[in-house]
Amino acid sequence: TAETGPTGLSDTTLAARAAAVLRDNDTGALVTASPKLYPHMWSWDAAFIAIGLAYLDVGRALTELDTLLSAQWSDGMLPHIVFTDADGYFPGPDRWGTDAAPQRPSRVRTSGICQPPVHAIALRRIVSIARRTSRAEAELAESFTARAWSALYRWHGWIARHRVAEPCGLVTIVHGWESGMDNSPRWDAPYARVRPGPDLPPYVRLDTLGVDDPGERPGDDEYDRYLWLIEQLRRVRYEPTRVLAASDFRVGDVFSTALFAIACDDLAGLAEELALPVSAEVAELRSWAQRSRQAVADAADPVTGLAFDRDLRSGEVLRTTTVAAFAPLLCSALPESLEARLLADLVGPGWAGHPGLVAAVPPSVSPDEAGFDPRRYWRGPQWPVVVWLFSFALQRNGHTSLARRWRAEGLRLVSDGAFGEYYEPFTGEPLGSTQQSWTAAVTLDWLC
Ligand code: 9WN
Repeated sequence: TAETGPTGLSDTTLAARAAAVLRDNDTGALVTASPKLYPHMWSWDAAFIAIGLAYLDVGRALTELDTLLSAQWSDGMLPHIVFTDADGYFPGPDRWGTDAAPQRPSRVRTSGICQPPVHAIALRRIVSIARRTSRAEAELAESFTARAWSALYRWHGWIARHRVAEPCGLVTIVHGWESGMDNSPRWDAPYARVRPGPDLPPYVRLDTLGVDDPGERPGDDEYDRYLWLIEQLRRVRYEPTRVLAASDFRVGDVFSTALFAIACDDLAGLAEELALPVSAEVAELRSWAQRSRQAVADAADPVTGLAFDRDLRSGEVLRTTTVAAFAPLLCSALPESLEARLLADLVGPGWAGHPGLVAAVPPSVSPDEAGFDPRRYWRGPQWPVVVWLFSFALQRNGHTSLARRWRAEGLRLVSDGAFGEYYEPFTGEPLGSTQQSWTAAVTLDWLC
């Protein structure tokens, strides 16, 4: 098209560059999360990457999901990292010590925790892209779905069995990395209770070498805690029945819970569309979706609609407001009037409507919050992938004009063609990694 973004790149050029990022990061069976900083497959990245790939080649998109599923643990967990042979990322498989876990997959090495369950959402999106593309690609996607469905169901079953907290119904995480929002201020209080022991084996960070400025990454104290939790989980060999008691970090995560709700509905919806003979499983998925949606509603403040995580060790409600507190909007958890109020807050001057923003999309933390840091990772920058999740959910939930606006503003965010991992909200500078695959993938979805 003739449209151009703020930096002058036409939509066609931007799409071509996004496609090139996915091709350049493609090892054949998987697209690494980024070329330098993250030379492996990450679980939730892979789901978004697969959506982007579907615009280039549906078969290749399905391979991406297949690669992730082939790393599924025998208990059903999808691991958060599937390692390639590349060096340069710490902690690698030796540090995770997953080779000693009996449930690990036999042919690939992985980490021992998980990430948000967005895969069924991605698969449903890919099926719909494939149907728009050609009959042959639709058939490919549908037959893949019929084949892969039970693996995804087992993954959801693992969460339902091992990670749904009683009685609040929130999805439990045992490491901040499981939330995908590693150093978000959401986790400051629970991390304050994680005290690395003297027997934490020494280590050398590599992540700070992969960015221009170490100030864009979590601090060393935070890393000590991340590594300490791995130590605790490694010692119980990642057995799902033991990790909850073993980890000093045990939190009910509203954002993951909202994503689980929509992913369960999507997985059930796929089975119904394809008339798969799984009616008992579909009923279970619908009940998990319903329970999760209710858990998000229960976690929401009755006046503002903001939903808060819960520290399951202390019982404390974590009343830190970040973009994750808007989780009810993802899964339509609230009554209409409260949803309208919450949405008004998110588009208002504290968030996407803040007058200083280059792109009018929500940052990870409001600039009005005391701890806001415009450059540090999950403590303030804008993340295209989070914007995508909200614009996608708004579109689905009938807020089409806002969804369209955020799509346009999301494109403004990425219009420099650098495909930053995250962006400085007031200058639009790409931060963290560049050529980040999931940023390229959501760009393609916005453009196509
Ligand atoms: C730890 C790969 C991943 C994303 C996460 C993001 C970051 C890893 C890291 O990168 O986390 O899992 O080393 O910082 O926080 O959401 O999946 O892109």
